[in-house]
Amino acid sequence: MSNNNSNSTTLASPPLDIIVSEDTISLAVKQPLLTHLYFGDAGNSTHDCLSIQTELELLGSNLFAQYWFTDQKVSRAHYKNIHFAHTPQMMFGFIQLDCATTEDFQALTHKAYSQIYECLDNNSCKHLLRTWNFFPQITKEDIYQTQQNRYEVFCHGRLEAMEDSGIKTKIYPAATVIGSHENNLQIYFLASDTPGIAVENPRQTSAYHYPVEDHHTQPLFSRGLLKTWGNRTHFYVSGTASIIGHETLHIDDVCAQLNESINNVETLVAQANDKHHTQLNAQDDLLYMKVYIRHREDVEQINQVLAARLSSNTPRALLLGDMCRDNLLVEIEAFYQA
Ligand code: 3EB
Repeated sequence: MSNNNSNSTTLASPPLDIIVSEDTISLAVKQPLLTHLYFGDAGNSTHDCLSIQTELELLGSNLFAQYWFTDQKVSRAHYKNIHFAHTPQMMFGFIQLDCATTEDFQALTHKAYSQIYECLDNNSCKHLLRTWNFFPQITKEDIYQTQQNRYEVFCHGRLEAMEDSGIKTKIYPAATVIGSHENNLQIYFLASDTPGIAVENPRQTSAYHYPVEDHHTQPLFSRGLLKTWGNRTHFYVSGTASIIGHETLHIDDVCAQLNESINNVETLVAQANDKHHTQLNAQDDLLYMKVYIRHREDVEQINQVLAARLSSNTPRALLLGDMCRDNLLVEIEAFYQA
């Protein structure tokens, strides 16, 4: 596949490249930046672009940053509470809503996702590929819906907003949902003009088919999503935990949970290769891994497992955050590029 844009009528997708930086020296990325995502310190980045700090504490390091860039002019705009950067073929957006403005978290989630779907509908990038979602007190019982926690209420608001939008797609984005210690609902997302390919994990029940007695609303996300950009394939792997079928495994054993989570990610990569003719290598093509950790004192054990399972030069970010089930101690997400 060639990546030339000399013929303006070709439908080839533009490149979308990511550089991961783990120190505070800001990178001299000269190409148009879609976004700068960072964890920990802002560093001394002077890039004029959509810049997003995730409200989770970075453990064992000062900075983990990603620069997402392309080769076409990037425009910036906002729609209601959403700030976004885009080209005709790609969009990165960010919304942050203050949880203190309402006690009705389902309504807040509905508002955020309604704005996201409206924003997509108003632009050429209508396909949601990847979302990241952070909010506080994720497993606390909701005030209005007794016997539902905030994660379940979140799932309900997300589903309702999608239904209200009239979007018919059954290709759900890859997603991460993590509990933060700040009082904001933060959501950022990647969208494109053409859809990605959803990949499910044969070891796990698809989340959108979870039995309803477990979660009052099925979580609408795909385990992984493949997308071609230029002459590269991206594979966005959702937040992945020690869940087999729909049940948590290895209660109270953070190392076993992490190993099982990595097994799940590797199975998903094998599934993509089997079903969609990709040739991803589960170690060598891993651009980075994020590891969300419930208890900071588990960091040392987690680092030992990562040392055994990942290539030594693979960037990794360890972030303090809560999982959507109380019995999960760790969750990972992965980004593959080949
Ligand atoms: C799980 O497998 C763990 O609701 O969008 C992971 C990734 C999880 C995304 C979501 C939830 C979501 O069910 C939780």
